[in-house]
Amino acid sequence: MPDSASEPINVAGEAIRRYDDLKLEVGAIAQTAMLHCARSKDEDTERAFQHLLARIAEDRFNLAVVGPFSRGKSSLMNAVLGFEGLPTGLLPHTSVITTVSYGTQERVLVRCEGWSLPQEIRLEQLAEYVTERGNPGNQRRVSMAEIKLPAEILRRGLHFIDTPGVGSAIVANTETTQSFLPEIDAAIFVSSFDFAVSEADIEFLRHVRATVGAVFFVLNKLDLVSESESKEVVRFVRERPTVRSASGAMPYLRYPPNAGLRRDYITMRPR
Ligand SMILES: Nc1nc2c(ncn2[C@@H]2O[C@H](COP(=O)(O)OP(=O)(O)OP(=O)(O)O)[C@@H](O)[C@H]2O)c(=O)[nH]1
Ligand SMILES: [Mg+2]
Repeated sequence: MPDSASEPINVAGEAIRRYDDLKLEVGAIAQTAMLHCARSKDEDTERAFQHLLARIAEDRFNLAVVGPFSRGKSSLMNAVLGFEGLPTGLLPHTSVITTVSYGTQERVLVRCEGWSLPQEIRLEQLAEYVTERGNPGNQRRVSMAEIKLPAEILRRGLHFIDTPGVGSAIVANTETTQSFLPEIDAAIFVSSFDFAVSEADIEFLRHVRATVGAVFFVLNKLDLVSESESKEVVRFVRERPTVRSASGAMPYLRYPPNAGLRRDYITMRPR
Protein backbone atom coordinates (compact mmCIF):
# COMPACT_ATOMS: atom_id res chain seq x y z
CA MET A 1 0.00 0.00 0.00
CA PRO A 2 1.23 3.53 -0.54
CA ASP A 3 1.45 4.20 3.19
CA SER A 4 3.33 1.06 4.09
CA ALA A 5 6.46 0.99 2.01
CA SER A 6 8.28 -2.26 2.67
CA GLU A 7 11.51 -3.59 1.28
CA PRO A 8 13.04 -2.24 -1.90
CA ILE A 9 13.25 -4.60 -4.83
CA ASN A 10 16.36 -6.70 -4.56
CA VAL A 11 17.56 -7.18 -8.10
CA ALA A 12 20.82 -8.83 -7.16
CA GLY A 13 22.11 -12.05 -5.72
CA GLU A 14 19.86 -15.01 -5.10
CA ALA A 15 17.04 -13.97 -7.45
CA ILE A 16 19.40 -13.60 -10.40
CA ARG A 17 21.08 -16.94 -9.68
CA ARG A 18 17.67 -18.59 -9.55
CA TYR A 19 16.70 -16.89 -12.80
CA ASP A 20 19.88 -18.20 -14.48
CA ASP A 21 19.21 -21.75 -13.23
CA LEU A 22 15.62 -21.68 -14.42
CA LYS A 23 16.72 -20.37 -17.80
CA LEU A 24 19.10 -23.31 -18.21
CA GLU A 25 16.36 -25.72 -17.18
CA VAL A 26 13.83 -24.23 -19.60
CA GLY A 27 16.47 -24.29 -22.35
CA ALA A 28 17.10 -28.00 -21.81
CA ILE A 29 13.37 -28.78 -21.84
CA ALA A 30 12.84 -26.69 -24.99
CA GLN A 31 15.76 -28.45 -26.72
CA THR A 32 14.29 -31.89 -25.97
CA ALA A 33 10.81 -30.80 -27.03
CA MET A 34 12.17 -29.34 -30.28
CA LEU A 35 13.89 -32.61 -31.19
CA HIS A 36 10.70 -34.48 -30.39
CA CYS A 37 8.70 -32.14 -32.70
CA ALA A 38 11.30 -32.60 -35.47
CA ARG A 39 10.95 -36.39 -35.21
CA SER A 40 7.17 -36.21 -35.32
CA LYS A 41 7.26 -33.63 -38.18
CA ASP A 42 5.31 -31.01 -36.21
CA GLU A 43 6.96 -28.05 -37.94
CA ASP A 44 4.90 -25.24 -36.37
CA THR A 45 5.64 -26.33 -32.81
CA GLU A 46 9.27 -26.98 -33.72
CA ARG A 47 9.53 -23.38 -34.98
CA ALA A 48 7.96 -22.09 -31.75
CA PHE A 49 10.60 -23.95 -29.70
CA GLN A 50 13.34 -22.68 -32.02
CA HIS A 51 12.12 -19.13 -31.37
CA LEU A 52 12.10 -19.77 -27.61
CA LEU A 53 15.65 -21.19 -27.69
CA ALA A 54 16.88 -18.21 -29.72
CA ARG A 55 15.41 -15.87 -27.10
CA ILE A 56 17.05 -17.81 -24.28
CA ALA A 57 20.39 -17.74 -26.12
CA GLU A 58 20.04 -13.99 -26.63
CA ASP A 59 19.82 -13.68 -22.84
CA ARG A 60 17.09 -11.14 -23.23
CA PHE A 61 14.20 -10.40 -20.88
CA ASN A 62 11.47 -8.16 -22.22
CA LEU A 63 9.94 -6.11 -19.43
CA ALA A 64 7.33 -3.84 -20.98
CA VAL A 65 5.38 -0.97 -19.50
CA VAL A 66 1.81 -1.09 -20.78
CA GLY A 67 -1.53 0.49 -20.04
CA PRO A 68 -3.99 3.22 -20.88
CA PHE A 69 -2.67 6.41 -22.51
CA SER A 70 -1.25 9.32 -20.49
CA ARG A 71 -1.04 7.54 -17.15
CA GLY A 72 2.71 8.13 -17.01
CA LYS A 73 4.33 5.02 -18.52
CA SER A 74 7.19 6.88 -20.21
CA SER A 75 7.67 9.13 -17.16
CA LEU A 76 7.87 6.07 -14.93
CA MET A 77 10.55 4.53 -17.13
CA ASN A 78 12.56 7.76 -17.16
CA ALA A 79 12.34 7.87 -13.37
CA VAL A 80 13.47 4.26 -12.96
CA LEU A 81 16.34 4.77 -15.41
CA GLY A 82 17.33 8.16 -13.97
CA PHE A 83 17.12 9.63 -17.46
CA GLU A 84 14.95 12.13 -19.29
CA GLY A 85 15.18 10.60 -22.76
CA LEU A 86 11.77 9.04 -23.31
CA PRO A 87 9.40 11.71 -24.58
CA THR A 88 6.41 12.44 -22.32
CA GLY A 89 3.38 14.64 -22.83
CA LEU A 90 -0.21 15.30 -21.92
CA LEU A 91 -1.96 14.13 -25.08
CA PRO A 92 -1.59 10.53 -26.35
CA HIS A 93 2.09 10.59 -26.87
CA THR A 94 4.21 7.48 -27.44
CA SER A 95 3.31 5.88 -30.78
CA VAL A 96 6.19 3.44 -31.39
CA ILE A 97 7.55 0.52 -29.35
CA THR A 98 10.76 1.88 -27.76
CA THR A 99 13.25 -0.52 -26.23
CA VAL A 100 15.87 0.55 -23.72
CA SER A 101 18.74 -1.90 -23.30
CA TYR A 102 22.37 -1.99 -22.25
CA GLY A 103 25.11 -0.34 -24.28
CA THR A 104 28.52 0.92 -23.29
CA GLN A 105 27.50 4.38 -24.44
CA GLU A 106 24.24 6.22 -25.03
CA ARG A 107 22.97 5.61 -28.57
CA VAL A 108 19.59 5.81 -30.25
CA LEU A 109 18.64 3.72 -33.28
CA VAL A 110 15.41 3.72 -35.24
CA ARG A 111 14.16 1.00 -37.54
CA CYS A 112 11.75 1.87 -40.32
CA GLU A 113 9.71 -0.43 -42.52
CA GLY A 114 11.60 -1.30 -45.68
CA TRP A 115 15.04 -0.45 -44.27
CA SER A 116 17.49 -3.29 -43.85
CA LEU A 117 19.61 -1.40 -41.31
CA PRO A 118 18.66 0.87 -38.43
CA GLN A 119 19.49 4.56 -38.54
CA GLU A 120 21.32 6.25 -35.69
CA ILE A 121 19.79 9.50 -34.44
CA ARG A 122 20.47 11.88 -31.59
CA LEU A 123 18.44 11.43 -28.39
CA GLU A 124 16.97 14.93 -28.87
CA GLN A 125 15.52 13.76 -32.19
CA LEU A 126 13.71 10.77 -30.69
CA ALA A 127 10.37 12.59 -30.31
CA GLU A 128 10.35 13.20 -34.08
CA TYR A 129 10.15 9.44 -34.57
CA VAL A 130 8.26 7.93 -31.64
CA THR A 131 5.57 10.45 -30.72
CA GLU A 132 2.23 11.29 -32.18
CA ARG A 133 3.13 14.97 -32.30
CA GLY A 134 6.54 14.53 -33.96
CA ASN A 135 5.53 11.75 -36.32
CA PRO A 136 1.74 12.06 -36.83
CA GLY A 137 0.10 8.83 -37.93
CA ASN A 138 3.61 7.31 -38.00
CA GLN A 139 4.18 8.84 -41.43
CA ARG A 140 7.86 7.93 -41.14
CA ARG A 141 6.84 4.26 -40.87
CA VAL A 142 9.00 3.61 -37.82
CA SER A 143 8.71 0.01 -36.66
CA MET A 144 10.83 0.30 -33.51
CA ALA A 145 13.23 2.59 -31.66
CA GLU A 146 16.13 1.31 -29.57
CA ILE A 147 17.95 3.25 -26.90
CA LYS A 148 21.25 1.90 -25.60
CA LEU A 149 22.23 3.11 -22.16
CA PRO A 150 25.15 2.28 -19.85
CA ALA A 151 22.70 1.73 -16.97
CA GLU A 152 23.55 -0.93 -14.41
CA ILE A 153 19.96 -2.15 -14.18
CA LEU A 154 20.08 -3.16 -17.88
CA ARG A 155 23.37 -5.05 -17.75
CA ARG A 156 21.91 -8.54 -17.37
CA GLY A 157 19.95 -8.56 -20.63
CA LEU A 158 16.93 -6.61 -19.42
CA HIS A 159 15.09 -4.89 -22.24
CA PHE A 160 12.90 -2.24 -20.64
CA ILE A 161 10.23 -1.38 -23.18
CA ASP A 162 7.93 1.60 -23.55
CA THR A 163 4.70 0.96 -25.43
CA PRO A 164 2.05 3.26 -26.89
CA GLY A 165 -0.90 3.85 -24.55
CA VAL A 166 -4.10 2.00 -25.33
CA GLY A 167 -7.67 3.27 -25.48
CA SER A 168 -7.10 6.75 -26.89
CA ALA A 169 -8.68 8.13 -30.06
CA ILE A 170 -5.53 6.98 -31.87
CA VAL A 171 -6.50 3.40 -32.62
CA ALA A 172 -3.16 2.59 -34.29
CA ASN A 173 -1.43 3.04 -30.90
CA THR A 174 -3.69 0.46 -29.29
CA GLU A 175 -3.06 -1.92 -32.20
CA THR A 176 0.72 -1.49 -32.00
CA THR A 177 0.75 -2.44 -28.32
CA GLN A 178 -1.76 -5.29 -28.73
CA SER A 179 0.33 -6.90 -31.44
CA PHE A 180 3.51 -6.58 -29.35
CA LEU A 181 2.04 -8.46 -26.34
CA PRO A 182 3.31 -11.93 -27.42
CA GLU A 183 6.91 -10.61 -27.25
CA ILE A 184 6.61 -9.57 -23.60
CA ASP A 185 8.05 -11.70 -20.77
CA ALA A 186 6.71 -9.55 -17.95
CA ALA A 187 4.58 -6.42 -17.95
CA ILE A 188 4.14 -3.45 -15.66
CA PHE A 189 0.59 -2.26 -16.11
CA VAL A 190 0.38 1.44 -15.26
CA SER A 191 -2.72 3.33 -14.29
CA SER A 192 -2.93 6.45 -12.16
CA PHE A 193 -4.57 7.64 -8.97
CA ASP A 194 -6.52 10.35 -10.80
CA PHE A 195 -8.20 7.83 -13.12
CA ALA A 196 -8.06 4.52 -11.22
CA VAL A 197 -9.37 1.99 -13.78
CA SER A 198 -12.21 1.92 -16.28
CA GLU A 199 -14.01 -1.11 -17.66
CA ALA A 200 -11.92 -0.76 -20.84
CA ASP A 201 -8.69 -0.72 -18.78
CA ILE A 202 -9.77 -3.89 -16.99
CA GLU A 203 -10.56 -5.53 -20.29
CA PHE A 204 -7.10 -4.67 -21.61
CA LEU A 205 -5.49 -5.89 -18.37
CA ARG A 206 -7.38 -9.18 -18.78
CA HIS A 207 -5.95 -9.48 -22.28
CA VAL A 208 -2.41 -8.75 -21.02
CA ARG A 209 -2.84 -11.37 -18.27
CA ALA A 210 -3.87 -13.94 -20.85
CA THR A 211 -0.78 -13.30 -22.99
CA VAL A 212 2.03 -12.32 -20.62
CA GLY A 213 3.49 -14.59 -17.91
CA ALA A 214 3.83 -12.05 -15.10
CA VAL A 215 1.99 -8.75 -14.73
CA PHE A 216 2.57 -6.10 -12.07
CA PHE A 217 0.11 -3.32 -11.41
CA VAL A 218 1.27 0.21 -10.65
CA LEU A 219 -0.76 3.27 -9.72
CA ASN A 220 1.06 6.42 -10.71
CA LYS A 221 0.53 10.14 -9.95
CA LEU A 222 0.12 9.67 -6.22
CA ASP A 223 0.92 13.36 -5.81
CA LEU A 224 -2.41 14.34 -7.40
CA VAL A 225 -4.58 12.98 -4.60
CA SER A 226 -4.76 13.40 -0.84
CA GLU A 227 -3.83 10.55 1.45
CA SER A 228 -7.46 9.67 2.16
CA GLU A 229 -8.34 9.78 -1.55
CA SER A 230 -5.38 7.55 -2.35
CA LYS A 231 -6.65 4.97 0.15
CA GLU A 232 -10.09 5.03 -1.47
CA VAL A 233 -8.58 4.55 -4.92
CA VAL A 234 -6.43 1.65 -3.75
CA ARG A 235 -9.47 0.02 -2.14
CA PHE A 236 -11.52 0.50 -5.32
CA VAL A 237 -8.76 -0.89 -7.53
CA ARG A 238 -8.12 -3.86 -5.26
CA GLU A 239 -11.79 -4.81 -5.37
CA ARG A 240 -11.50 -5.46 -9.12
CA PRO A 241 -10.82 -9.20 -9.38
CA THR A 242 -8.74 -8.82 -12.54
CA VAL A 243 -6.41 -6.38 -10.80
CA ARG A 244 -6.25 -8.49 -7.67
CA SER A 245 -5.15 -11.47 -9.68
CA ALA A 246 -2.56 -9.44 -11.59
CA SER A 247 0.35 -11.18 -9.91
CA GLY A 248 1.68 -12.61 -6.69
CA ALA A 249 3.12 -9.24 -5.76
CA MET A 250 1.74 -5.78 -6.22
CA PRO A 251 4.16 -2.90 -6.51
CA TYR A 252 3.11 0.63 -5.71
CA LEU A 253 4.97 3.59 -6.93
CA ARG A 254 5.64 6.73 -4.99
CA TYR A 255 6.56 9.45 -7.35
CA PRO A 256 6.89 12.78 -5.60
CA PRO A 257 6.34 15.70 -7.96
CA ASN A 258 9.49 17.38 -9.24
CA ALA A 259 11.77 14.77 -7.75
CA GLY A 260 13.66 11.90 -9.23
CA LEU A 261 12.42 8.45 -8.41
CA ARG A 262 14.52 6.70 -5.82
CA ARG A 263 14.91 2.96 -5.82
CA ASP A 264 13.16 2.77 -2.46
CA TYR A 265 10.07 4.36 -3.89
CA ILE A 266 9.30 1.07 -5.58
CA THR A 267 7.94 -1.30 -3.06
CA MET A 268 6.88 -4.91 -3.28
CA ARG A 269 4.20 -6.30 -1.08
CA PRO A 270 3.52 -9.98 -1.38
CA ARG A 271 -0.18 -10.82 -1.36
N1 LIG B 1 1.47 14.88 -11.39
C1 LIG B 1 2.07 13.88 -11.99
N2 LIG B 1 2.15 13.89 -13.32
C2 LIG B 1 2.76 12.86 -13.92
C3 LIG B 1 3.33 11.77 -13.20
N3 LIG B 1 3.84 10.90 -14.09
C4 LIG B 1 3.61 11.43 -15.31
N4 LIG B 1 2.97 12.62 -15.23
C5 LIG B 1 2.50 13.49 -16.33
O1 LIG B 1 1.48 12.78 -17.04
C6 LIG B 1 1.52 13.11 -18.43
C7 LIG B 1 1.62 11.83 -19.24
O2 LIG B 1 2.87 11.21 -18.98
P1 LIG B 1 3.55 10.19 -19.98
O3 LIG B 1 4.71 9.62 -19.25
O4 LIG B 1 3.79 10.81 -21.31
O5 LIG B 1 2.36 9.13 -20.09
P2 LIG B 1 2.29 7.83 -20.99
O6 LIG B 1 1.50 6.83 -20.21
O7 LIG B 1 3.63 7.43 -21.45
O8 LIG B 1 1.40 8.36 -22.19
P3 LIG B 1 1.21 7.67 -23.65
O9 LIG B 1 2.55 7.52 -24.23
O10 LIG B 1 0.34 8.65 -24.38
O11 LIG B 1 0.49 6.41 -23.41
C8 LIG B 1 2.73 14.02 -18.61
O12 LIG B 1 2.26 15.34 -18.62
C9 LIG B 1 3.58 13.75 -17.35
O13 LIG B 1 4.36 14.85 -16.98
C10 LIG B 1 3.22 11.79 -11.76
O14 LIG B 1 3.65 10.89 -11.03
N5 LIG B 1 2.58 12.88 -11.23
MG1 LIG C 1 4.40 7.26 -23.34
